[in-house]
Amino acid sequence: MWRWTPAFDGVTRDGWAITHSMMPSDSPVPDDDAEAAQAARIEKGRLLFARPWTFVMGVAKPDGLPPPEGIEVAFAGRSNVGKSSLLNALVGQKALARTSNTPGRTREVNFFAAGPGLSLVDMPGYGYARAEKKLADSWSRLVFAYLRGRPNLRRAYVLIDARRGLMANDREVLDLLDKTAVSYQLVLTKADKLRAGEAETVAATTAAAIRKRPAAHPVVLTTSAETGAGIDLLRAEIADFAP
Ligand SMILES: Nc1nc2c(ncn2[C@@H]2O[C@H](COP(=O)(O)OP(=O)(O)OP(=O)(O)O)[C@@H](O)[C@H]2O)c(=O)[nH]1
Ligand SMILES: [Mg+2]
Repeated sequence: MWRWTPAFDGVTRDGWAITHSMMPSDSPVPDDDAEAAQAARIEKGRLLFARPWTFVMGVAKPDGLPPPEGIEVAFAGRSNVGKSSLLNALVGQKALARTSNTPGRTREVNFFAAGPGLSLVDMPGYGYARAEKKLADSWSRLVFAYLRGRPNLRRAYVLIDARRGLMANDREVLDLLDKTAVSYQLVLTKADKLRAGEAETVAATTAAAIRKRPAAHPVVLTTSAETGAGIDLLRAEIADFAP
């Protein structure tokens, strides 16, 4: 039974094939079953993230990346969008990944795990205008090298500040992911900063803007690391990839 709408008709780089014929609209599921299946997914997500997640390693240069083992799920996005905070909210720890008010906090590609098989990857941000140019370039190179060439990257979550929506440098990253057939999903962050209902409007506008992008998941998630909104759903999505 398929409970989420797949990103596109096609095959991702790792051979993950999915077609729209698998979409729920083509295989109607009674409501009770659908609710039970969703509750089971959320519970699986909760259990996955109740494990003791720890920091494994940080990598500053593309040639320092570890061999691609197990499945990786990465968090990318503009500087200060809330990547590290979202990771902390997922694992239920305040300071596993370092966060800061000042953009440019995360300077390495950081790997986290709770046993073999699945790693969460927190990345430096892009688009930090005030960073020294050489530094900003080296972060961008690292992020792009990782996103472009990681055979075990199962899903990239591209985080978008709910107050700002998609910006030009986000589109560059989406272009790269589409071109290299990396399955990705957009996640709005800091939804608590908007009035009730506003984040849903931004999510709908953003979903419409990426509708034709081949590797994009059609659903845009809405989250707040501050209130925990949307975190259980994101945990469930990630648990779908867990070996
Ligand atoms: N209100 C609110 N603030 C948030 C949320 N998520 C993150 N923040 C704040 O946003 C700032 C940046 O958060 P980080 O998690 O460090 O952002 P990042 O994307 O990892 O930043 P870089 O590593 O510098 O690229 C911090 O001051 C966080 O407390 C959220 O959901 N709501
Ligand atoms: Mg960070």
